[in-house]
Amino acid sequence: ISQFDWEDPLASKNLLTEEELAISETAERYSQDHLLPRVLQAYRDEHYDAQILREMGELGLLGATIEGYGCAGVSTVAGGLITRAVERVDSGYRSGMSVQSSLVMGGIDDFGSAEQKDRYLPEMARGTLIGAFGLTEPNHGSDPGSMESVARPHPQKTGYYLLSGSKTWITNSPIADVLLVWAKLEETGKIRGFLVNRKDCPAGTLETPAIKNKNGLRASITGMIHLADCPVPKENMFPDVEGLKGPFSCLNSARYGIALGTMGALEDCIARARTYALERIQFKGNPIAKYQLVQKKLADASTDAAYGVLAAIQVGRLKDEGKATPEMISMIKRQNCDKALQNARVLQEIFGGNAVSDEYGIGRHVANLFVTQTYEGQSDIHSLILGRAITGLQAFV
Ligand code: TGC
Ligand code: FAD
Repeated sequence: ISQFDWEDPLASKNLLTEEELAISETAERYSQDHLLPRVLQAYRDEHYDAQILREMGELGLLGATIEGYGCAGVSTVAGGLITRAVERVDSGYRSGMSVQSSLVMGGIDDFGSAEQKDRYLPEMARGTLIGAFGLTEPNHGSDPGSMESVARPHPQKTGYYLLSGSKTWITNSPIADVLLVWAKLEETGKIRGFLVNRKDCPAGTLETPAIKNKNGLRASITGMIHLADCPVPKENMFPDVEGLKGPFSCLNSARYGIALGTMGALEDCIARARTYALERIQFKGNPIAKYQLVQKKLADASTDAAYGVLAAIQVGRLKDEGKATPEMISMIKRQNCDKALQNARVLQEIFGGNAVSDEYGIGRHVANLFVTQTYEGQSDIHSLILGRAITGLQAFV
């Protein structure tokens, strides 16, 4: 009879290939040995060390699902196992990686010209060129289709556009070398993707101030993008894709990564709460882990984490077979972020007053998981995407 493994309750490892297990092991080892030791101070200081992307690049963890261009070309599930390993340490570290890998490299791989792929992907895979993804605006978050950012033909320079507008809450923007900005072409009113190179922007046309004093995701860097008639050559525009399916296709991959990533954060909360409950003695010499109410909290969280991992593996397999729908990804993104947040909040109770100390790590996960439930489509927005698919009626407007 097999033994129950509280760290993998439904034996999800049985569904993984040898290669996926090896990639997961590499990502877990790197995350535990090199990210965990620096996260507490980084979170306190609200500091993101860009060296992290170079370290990830050396290990082949960036853009890992992309074929060629120095990328590893692994399965969708393997890509998700990388995000799970990194987010076991901190959602902010996973965030910086997701933007680089899924949103910017993924966008270039899906929609870029041959020149754009050759120019950006190898350096981004090494982590020596940093990307940011600008979709959200101050007045348009859940509804990016109403964006105001605009690209108009340069009045003096043929073959150039002038980009204007503001993006906000943009991960990596203050340190990004290349910013994938979504803006409407003035001539057509259609959304297009532009690769804005910081070093090519004349003074005063691009600013990327950091947003400071966040109360979550403090180990990542977030900022704005202000464009004031910034000249961008036409070759920097994605040639063929127009409309929201451009940015949303990139989001499909990133949302998938969040679905498995948040399970890593929840699993870390479970491990921390279990250890604490076994060591903390209250009433007649008993560890609090002996009490039924504490055990129920651990059982609920373990069940949700195990189900969440299995569902993500299933959707990952379908994605590689070309059979995953955006609604499936909405379902696992919504469910896993919600369950990770709800359970992390409950597990926090196990630590009593010590939950308030950042040394115990649990409060950091709770604050981070609120953000994961909010970005890349807030959970209620994913409910409406699912509701539309179930009823045929759209409830956004
Ligand atoms: P809707 O009419 O539904 O769709 C417009 C067009 O887009 C296509 N489409 C998709 N294509 C591929 N994949 C998807 N998931 C797609 N979803 C939609 C759709 O087929 C249609 O194409 P076409 O050819 O007919 O034009 O558009 P809507 O305006 O009604 O959209 C509503 C809604 C709610 C679905 C959408 O606006 C939404 O998902 N809102 C959430 C916004 C969001 O997710 N923002 C993310 C910003 S990036 C970010 O948060 C990064 S955080 C990174 C980190 O730090 O980890
Ligand atoms: P709003 O759209 O104003 O929504 C507020 C509330 O209203 C939500 O609860 C929402 O569900 C609800 N709501 C809105 N419309 C409806 C409706 N029709 N029916 C019912 N409820 C509704 N964006 C990027 O482009 N790139 C990034 O790299 C990026 N990184 C981020 C990093 C961080 C740390 C954060 C916090 C955000 C980031 N975002 C990024 C932005 C993120 O995607 C948006 O915050 C998110 O899409 C929600 O938009 P909003 O904040 O404008 O909220």
